[in-house]
Amino acid sequence: REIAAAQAEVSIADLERRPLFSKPVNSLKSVLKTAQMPAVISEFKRQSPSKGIINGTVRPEIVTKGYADAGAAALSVLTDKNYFGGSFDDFIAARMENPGIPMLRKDFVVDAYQLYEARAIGADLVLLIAACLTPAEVRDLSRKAHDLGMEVLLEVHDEAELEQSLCDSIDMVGVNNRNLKNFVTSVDVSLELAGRIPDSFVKISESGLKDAATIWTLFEAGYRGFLIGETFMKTGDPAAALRG
Ligand code: IGP
Repeated sequence: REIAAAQAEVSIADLERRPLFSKPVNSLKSVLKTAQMPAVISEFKRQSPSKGIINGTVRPEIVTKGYADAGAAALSVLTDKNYFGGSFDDFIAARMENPGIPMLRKDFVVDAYQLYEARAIGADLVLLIAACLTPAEVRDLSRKAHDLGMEVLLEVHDEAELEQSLCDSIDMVGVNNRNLKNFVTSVDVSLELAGRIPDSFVKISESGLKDAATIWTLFEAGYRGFLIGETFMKTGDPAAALRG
């Protein structure tokens, strides 16, 4: 991980010169803070370790434009290639088509260099996964993301991760309903952790969400954002699936 920057072909100075690097950031936090209705964060996800290929035909610019037109509050685009078949090209194609909506760079961020990359491809927020990072790394990376103007979504799966990793420089807490060891999803994970997340953090429920009734139950429990990928992507027309 420390070698990410050293091995990189593009220098930080080069990333800082990319046109998107200095674009104004679209805040997701401010939208979710005052949301009177569940806000959907729609994900562009081609494949996953648990499901293999989810959708092999769709194009990111078309799907994400459809999501935005259908009322998505934000977009999430995978940039991880190894497990999710994502890329910077996917992210940038979605970004160009949707300049005004908050966009999450969905990847395994372990090094500050990746935050510069995120800003350079036009991300408004980044994901930090507590299970992949030490509490000190979460703190340092979240501060750095803020220095670069982006917001931070901290992903947790249990109380221990929440207690160890939550810090002031986090904007939003995402509870991942999917157990990363066995890929089983259960919304009980979100329901159990809801009361343990201080109200100063915007709450997002992630993964395995399939129906409106569940989303309303989670909204009642305090969640404002809902990160949904597979339910939309496995259909022939992901945006139509969001429209319902
Ligand atoms: C979306 P789903 O079950 O709706 O496709 O889940 C999102 O929560 C999931 O892709 C995700 C993820 C992650 C992917 C959550 N955390 C971390 C990669 C890395």
